[in-house]
Amino acid sequence: MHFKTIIEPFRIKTVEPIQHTTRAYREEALKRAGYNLFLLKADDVLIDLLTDSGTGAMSSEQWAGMMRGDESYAGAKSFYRFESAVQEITGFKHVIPTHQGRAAERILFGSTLKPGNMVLNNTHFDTTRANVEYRKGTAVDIPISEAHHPELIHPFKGNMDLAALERHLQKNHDDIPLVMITVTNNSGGGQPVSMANIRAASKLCHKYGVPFFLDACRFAENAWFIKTREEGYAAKTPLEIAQEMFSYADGCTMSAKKDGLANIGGFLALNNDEWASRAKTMLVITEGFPTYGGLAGYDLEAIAVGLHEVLNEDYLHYRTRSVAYLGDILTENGVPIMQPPGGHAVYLDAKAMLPHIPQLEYPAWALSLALYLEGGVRSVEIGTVMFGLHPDGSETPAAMELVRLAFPRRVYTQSHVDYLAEVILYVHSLRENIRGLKIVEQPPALRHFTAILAPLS
Ligand code: P71
Repeated sequence: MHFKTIIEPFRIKTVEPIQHTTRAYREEALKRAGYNLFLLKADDVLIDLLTDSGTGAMSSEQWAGMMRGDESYAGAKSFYRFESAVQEITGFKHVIPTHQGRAAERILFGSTLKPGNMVLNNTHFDTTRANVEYRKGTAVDIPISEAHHPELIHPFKGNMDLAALERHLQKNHDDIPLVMITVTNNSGGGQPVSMANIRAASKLCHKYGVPFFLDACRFAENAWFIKTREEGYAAKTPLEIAQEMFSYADGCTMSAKKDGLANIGGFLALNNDEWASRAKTMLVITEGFPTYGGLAGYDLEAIAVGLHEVLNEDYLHYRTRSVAYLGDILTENGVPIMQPPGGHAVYLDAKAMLPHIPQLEYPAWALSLALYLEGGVRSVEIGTVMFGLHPDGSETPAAMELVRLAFPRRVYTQSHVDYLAEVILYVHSLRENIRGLKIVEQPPALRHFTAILAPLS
């Protein structure tokens, strides 16, 4: 008998209470937080979908691995277990641990980018863009055109526009130190990139002598979408698919807080000896010795086990299905979302839901506040607050106004998702009453983390 219910492929050994609050309490909490969900106390949140980064639950094997952690300063056993786990999947020669993904980005761009250089990406995530711009480079996004239309269904909406890639390479290859593809494309809706697109992008880059990198945060989810959506991959294992993805790249940056199933950690992995040696020099100055790179031995163990578990088919099936389950309920009830639902998150389309709020009054931010106020749910805006402010201080509307509901890995059950669907449908029914905001105070970069806002009356 083939049963159709997809269950959480784990049982629960430790529980962490979450608490209900009243709407009046949350109204006050929002005021105290300057209308910025990043500034809330996590205790005041019922269901926390701010991010899937570092928020997952570790397995009993990972906890057991942590007890095995070798805390030797240099040459720890834990480093070698970590290194071989990364090498089995990626095949890269040099594996450089970092405390998280953005540290790998800083070290990569810090050792390869010159002022005035350009980096191409399907879509830079905010930290990646910030690291390029901080080195006085230009971060250019070249996703396929379908990526900008939330309602369009495309199996690999994370793909890079190969014609645009070739145009840029032809014109500027001397000023492009590397090209990156982000899998899955987080800012573009958690959408996957096809193997064909990765292969073709790699070939173009190499034709012009430009190194090709993956931002591999969600490589396992991407591998699963290739398995289930791309011809010729159904019979391959997620590991084999991941290995092929990495085989086209010269290196990758990775936040192990996502598909490393760990609460902290990351790495830079690459083949080029000279780049690796420059990166290790920077690593020693800012992160730590090359066999721990800002992590404890036990963190390296948790990542080594996590990288293995994340490629489990039951896990990946459950993972993508639980996100699609929410997406399906919302779609059936007329809530506009980025289609199809991504690997790690459902993205609400605030531009479509709140056409009465101009983009410079931050509709997606306003929607994320409403979800918290009404249901205690924390999400994150991926819109004009996150992407609208430029290094020269100017502000323009972002390409899309999305509210991301990111699912921590192995944390919430289907009944949590049912509750979530109810909250979203309720807020959708109140949408005409939602008002925009203005920014009262902001830092010059990555303003969404700390900006203070005020509702417009
Ligand atoms: C995510 C994050 C973490 C985050 C960032 C901003 C606001 C809230 C939470 C981090 C990524 C990512 C990609 C594709 C590099 C990083 C940096 N994402 N590339 O999605 O998604 O990794 O956080 O370990 O430094 O919530 P890091």
